[in-house]
Amino acid sequence: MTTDSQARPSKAQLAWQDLELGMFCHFGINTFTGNEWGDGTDAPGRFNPTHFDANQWVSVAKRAGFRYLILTAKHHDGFCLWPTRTTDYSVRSSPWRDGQGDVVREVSDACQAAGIAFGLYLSPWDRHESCYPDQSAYDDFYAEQLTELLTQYGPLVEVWFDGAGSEGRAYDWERIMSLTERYQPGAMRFNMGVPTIRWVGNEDGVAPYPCWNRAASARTSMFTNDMLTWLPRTPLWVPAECDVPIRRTTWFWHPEEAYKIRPHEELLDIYYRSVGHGCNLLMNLAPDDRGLIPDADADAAIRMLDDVHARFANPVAETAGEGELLLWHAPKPATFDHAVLMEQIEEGERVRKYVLEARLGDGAWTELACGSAIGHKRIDVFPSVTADQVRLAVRESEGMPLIRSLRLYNTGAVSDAGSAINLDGTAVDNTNDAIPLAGKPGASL
Ligand code: FUL
Repeated sequence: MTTDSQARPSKAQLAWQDLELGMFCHFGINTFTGNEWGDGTDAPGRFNPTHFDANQWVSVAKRAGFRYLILTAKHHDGFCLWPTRTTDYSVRSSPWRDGQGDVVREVSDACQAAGIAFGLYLSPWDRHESCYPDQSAYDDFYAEQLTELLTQYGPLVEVWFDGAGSEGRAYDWERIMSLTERYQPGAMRFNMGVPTIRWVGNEDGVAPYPCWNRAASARTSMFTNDMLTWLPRTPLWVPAECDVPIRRTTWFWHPEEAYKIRPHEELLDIYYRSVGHGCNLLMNLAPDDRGLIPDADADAAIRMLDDVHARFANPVAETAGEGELLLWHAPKPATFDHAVLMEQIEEGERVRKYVLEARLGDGAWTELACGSAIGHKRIDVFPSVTADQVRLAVRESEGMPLIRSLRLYNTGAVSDAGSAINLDGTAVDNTNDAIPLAGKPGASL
């Protein structure tokens, strides 16, 4: 039996964790009907994105700084965005491109051309398919759909298995997992079957702190508190992904709802509490009924990540190393207000408790921040200081602490009280206890 301290990420998990930022695109028949959860009866004739341009989606992703894109190939309504052999309920029966189009192909090609990793969402729950009530027939149907997607659209970074609507329903996860492993061994498997990444447990885009990479269980659905217990083959290392729609409450595009786009300060707060807590952030930008990401959504995402980039592009100091004490000694004093810590997680997450301190002009040491998990990343925020030495003291760890990097930044965006601030001067809520959770590694969400 593997113990917590031996848990290590696979190479594919490591690469995925380094991506940090993903863009989710919910697009389908709902885009044309105003539904969030179509019941599977909407006529395929309604799907007609007359100005569809996958390159526009991908250029928004690229410009903003997202590194992967996940498309809903089939949502709960069952309508397929690729010309599947399994059902007529697809783009093939729509007027779009005279039934000759393939959304999945175009988005996949655009991502590949732009160097953005591509992933797919395939809803297990299918409200259209008549064989759905027959478990074994639907297992075959789903396996065939999945095989088409896994084999025809190049390398996938992630396959998103959504638990919504499937409460109490069993699927053939052995088969689903083995198909995924066979055809896309590098793809992350999201939250069901034998997952390699887990859902953070809410749709607000925020992780608790600490959010350990090791976990024994995770929530699978918004609609039940039942926990998924990992199957024996599930690795202990299952990093969390934080998904959130940029428009409050809706994943698909709806007319007249641009007012729901989250304000800049909320988007920044989401960044601090997802990536800043060591998780990946998957933010949904829904293309509209023209087949384009609306300017307002694109602008909000770009502004958010431009601000992040401005804060974290140029460290004033940087160091790395191993051991319980990591010291940065400056040739001349530097001023800074953020620290970004990363562990060398290929060797596991070892830190359990740390303190970050700075030596000020008078030679006295002052505590800047303290915490438990560092893992892939931890962003600490504190009132601006000018110091000639900084030390990271690891007070508790499992094995020798290995620090991939300690970077200090002078963002100029911190209030006197020590919170990160937005461009408009309001405070970013970076508190550790936003979602109260057990702080032990491996604790259930
Ligand atoms: C949920 C779904 O029910 C929503 O429609 C959306 O797809 C979200 C990402 O996951 O569980």
